[in-house]
Amino acid sequence: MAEVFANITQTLEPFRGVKKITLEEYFTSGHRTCQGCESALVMKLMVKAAGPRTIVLGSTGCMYVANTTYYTTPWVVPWMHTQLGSSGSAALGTSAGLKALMRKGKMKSEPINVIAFCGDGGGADMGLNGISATLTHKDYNCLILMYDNESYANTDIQLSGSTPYGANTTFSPPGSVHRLIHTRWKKNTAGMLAAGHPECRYVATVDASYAVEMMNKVRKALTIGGPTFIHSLDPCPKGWDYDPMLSHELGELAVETGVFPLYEVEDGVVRHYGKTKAIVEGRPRKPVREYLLKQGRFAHFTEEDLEYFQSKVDEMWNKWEIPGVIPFWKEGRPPR
Ligand SMILES: Cc1ncc(C[n+]2csc(CCOP(=O)(O)OP(=O)(O)O)c2C)c(N)n1
Ligand code: SF4
Ligand SMILES: [Mg+2]
Repeated sequence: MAEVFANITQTLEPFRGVKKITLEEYFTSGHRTCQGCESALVMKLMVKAAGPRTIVLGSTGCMYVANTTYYTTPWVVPWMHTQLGSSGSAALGTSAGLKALMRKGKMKSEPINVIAFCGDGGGADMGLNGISATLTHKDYNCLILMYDNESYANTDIQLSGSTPYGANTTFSPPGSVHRLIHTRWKKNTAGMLAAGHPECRYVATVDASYAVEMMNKVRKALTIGGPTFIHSLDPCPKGWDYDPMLSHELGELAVETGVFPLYEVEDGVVRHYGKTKAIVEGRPRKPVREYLLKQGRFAHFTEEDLEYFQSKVDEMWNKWEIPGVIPFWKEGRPPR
C-alpha cells in the first residue's frame, strides 16, 4: 500500500530575511477589508508562508465576510467558510477527511496544509471548546490561527473576551454615569491553550508588524506535526478608531509596551522572541500610554485609568512566573 502522507507536513524552511520570501501570492486582490486592516495582511502573510498546497477554512467574521463578496474572492488556494465557533472542528475534520481519502487511495497521497482561521470572538470566546478538543488530537496536522482584532468587528465592534480593559465598543460606550463599562482584563488565550494542552507541540503569538518572524512561526506550526495554534494581534482601524496609516506602528507599540508579548511554546519549552526577548533581557518597556492614547477607543481614559492599565501590564512582567505567558507565580517569590 502506498505511503500515506496525510499526517506529515510539507518541509517549510524558515525564510532567512525579507529578500528570501517567495513572490507568489495566494491571497490577492478582490477583498473589501477596511483600509489599513491588519487582519487582511495576516491572511496574506499566513497563506504566503504556507504555500500553494494549502486548504484554508475560515470562521464567520471580517475575514470571511469581507473576503467573499459574491463572484470575487482574494483566495487563490481552496478555502471554505465554517460556522463562527467551528474553526477547531473544521480543521480537525478536514485533516481527518484528507487522511481517510488518502488511505483509501481516493486521492493522491501528498502533504497538504490545513489552516483554519478564526477571529477573537470565534476563537477566544465561541469556539474555544472546539479548538481545545482539536489540540488534543495529536494524530492530525492542522493549524488554527486566531486573528485578534479585539472585538466582534464584523457585526459592528462588540465587546469580546479579548477586548482590552476599558475600551469603548458598541457594547461598552463610556457615559456620564459610568466612564468605564468594560472592566475585565483580556483573556490570555495563547497561554491558556499552551498550558492546557500538554501534547500540543506548538503554540505561538505573532504580530504582522514583524512579518518575516510571523511567517516563520506559521511555517514552523505547519511543519512540526499535530495540531497547532497561533494567536495574532491585529490592529483594526475601524474598531480601535485610529488613522489607518498607524496600523504598523500600533502593532509595534503593542509589543514594545509589553501589552502583547511575542513567544512560542515548542514541545513545552517557552521562548520569547523579537523585541519581547529584548524586554525579558532587560530592555525597558515603553509606557502603555504611548500605545493607548493613539487609539480613539481609549480617548475617554483618565490618568487613573492609564495608571491601572500600566500596573496590570507591569504585573505580567514583574510577577508572572513566565513573563507575559503564565499568569500565576510561586508563593513567596519576590517580584523581578
Ligand atoms: C453562531 C453565530 N452567532 C452570531 C453570528 C453573527 N456574527 C457574524 S460575524 C460575528 C463577529 C465575529 O467576531 P470575530 O470572531 O472576532 O471576528 P471579526 O468579525 O472580529 O473579524 C458575529 C457575532 C454568527 N454568524 N453565528
Ligand atoms: S473592521 Fe477591522 S478587522 Fe474588519 S475589515 Fe475593518 S479593519 Fe479589518
Ligand atoms: Mg474580532
